[in-house]
Order: sequence, then C-alpha cells, then structure tokens
Amino acid sequence: MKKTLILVSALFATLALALFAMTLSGMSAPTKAAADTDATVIEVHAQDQAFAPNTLSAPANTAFTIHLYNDDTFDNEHDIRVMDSTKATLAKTPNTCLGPCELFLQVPALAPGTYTFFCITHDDMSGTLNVS
Ligand SMILES: [Cu+2]
Repeated sequence: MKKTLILVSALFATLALALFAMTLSGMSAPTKAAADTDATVIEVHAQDQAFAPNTLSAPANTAFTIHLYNDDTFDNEHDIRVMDSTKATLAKTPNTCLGPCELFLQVPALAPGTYTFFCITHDDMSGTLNVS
C-alpha cells in the first residue's frame, strides 16, 4: 500500500514537471515570433477626437505596424487609416473600436514622402505620417 502511494506520487511529480516544461516552451515560442515579425511598431493614442501625437515617423520601404490606443472611455469609436497625397487609402484597420480599446494597422512598405492618417468617424481627426 505504501509502495503504491510512492509510485503514484512519483507519477504525479513527473506529470507536473512535463506540464511545466510544456507551459514554458509554449510561452516562449509566440513571444519570439512576434518580436521577429513586428520590427517596427509605432504607437499613437486617440482621445477627445484627436490623435496624440499627430505627427508620426516611419521607415521607408519596409512594412510596419501602427498600434492605436483608443483612450476614450465612453461612446467614442475610432479607427486609423493612411492615405497618400491623392487621398487614396493605402491601409486601414478592419473596423472601428469603441474605447477603451486597441487596434493594429498593418501598413505596407511605403516610398519616402509625407502621408496623412485619419479616423473615418471624425472628419477633423487626422495627422501627418513622415516616411523616410
Ligand atoms: Cu475618431
């Protein structure tokens, strides 16, 4: 009886160790992948119908991500879109979100130049994106 108890305890200890190892490897893999794919992440906040900062800088000829924080706490939906000088939309988030919330905008590689970013739900909510 005592021998069985020891055997069961050993089995549980082994299982616990295996689970711990799986958790560790599971946690480290996505972190590394995210770090590899998101080389450039630019953060911008939206609050009181304005972007802060309203001038952003991005590297030329390489895709990047804009991380939008909608800091409004009630009834204010924002999104973020990038357009060129002809007002053609080059990138947009798939949806608006009701604050507080966060959105990620994947922007394709852009040629050096000055672009505009704006929010679809607020005409006066825009900023300048300098790509160089
Ligand atoms: Cu907005």
